Amino acid sequence: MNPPDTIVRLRALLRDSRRITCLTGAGMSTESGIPDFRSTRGLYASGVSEEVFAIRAFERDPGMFYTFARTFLRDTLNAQPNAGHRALAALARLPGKDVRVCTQNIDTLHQAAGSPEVYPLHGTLQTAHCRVCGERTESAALWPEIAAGRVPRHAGCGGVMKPDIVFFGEPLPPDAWEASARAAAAADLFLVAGTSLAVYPAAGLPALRAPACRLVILNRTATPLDGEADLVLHASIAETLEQAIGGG
Ligand code: CNA
Repeated sequence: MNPPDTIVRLRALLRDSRRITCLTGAGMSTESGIPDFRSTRGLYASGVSEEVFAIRAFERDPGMFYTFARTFLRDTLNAQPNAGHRALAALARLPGKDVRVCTQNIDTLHQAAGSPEVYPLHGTLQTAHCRVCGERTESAALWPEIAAGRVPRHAGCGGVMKPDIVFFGEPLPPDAWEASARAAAAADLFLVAGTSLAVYPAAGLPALRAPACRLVILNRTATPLDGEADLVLHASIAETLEQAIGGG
């Protein structure tokens, strides 16, 4: 729960800002039923190893990723935007607002909610490509193989299919990174929502903001940037953004 004055302050900051850049993380989508990494009920606490998301491990044993993906892919492909995603999309529709969403999420829920400018820093789980011939397909088409406990392979060349997400050890997509860096530098309000700020380079984006840019942190647990923020809200993203913006 937010003390009422923090919602008033958040509303005022949003009202007085024109260029609003957001950095969102997995906490944005926990209220859509997708677990995050580092919460007490997140994937790491439930025994999923960081190795599952390491490109070296995927190259060695893609089966390890696909065993995990049987539930994660199903949950993610079935998830719907929550009030937080809808509020950010509504904010972008307000006259005079230029809202950019730099997201570490791979679930495309910001896009589904209607946010017009979304930069997916870690790619998307919606599509996959063949590691040998490069052909791309919808991940949903791979679901029967994954659900049956097999590693999905390209029907023609037999290459292993890899989701279009950025694994640990892979570079970020340059277009999403460059657009995010530009948006961070141009912002007059930088909103961090639902990220522990533990994964670089995405976690370095707030540091690219201009000196006069205000910083708001909206995250259930403390982050390394709380001390330099103009406003910190340790609360539910969906509830807070719905209260502050509406749109839900
Ligand atoms: P993280 O390290 O798990 O941090 C999430 C943060 O969100 C934590 O600090 C939580 O306290 C906070 N949080 C969780 N739920 C809420 C909520 N409802 N309201 C407010 N705060 C909340 O995740 P990061 O995004 O920082 O780590 C980056 C990784 C996670 C990226 O590589 C992502 O691709 C990856 N990831 C993405 C998804 C997704 O797309 N939905 C899911 C799981 C992991």
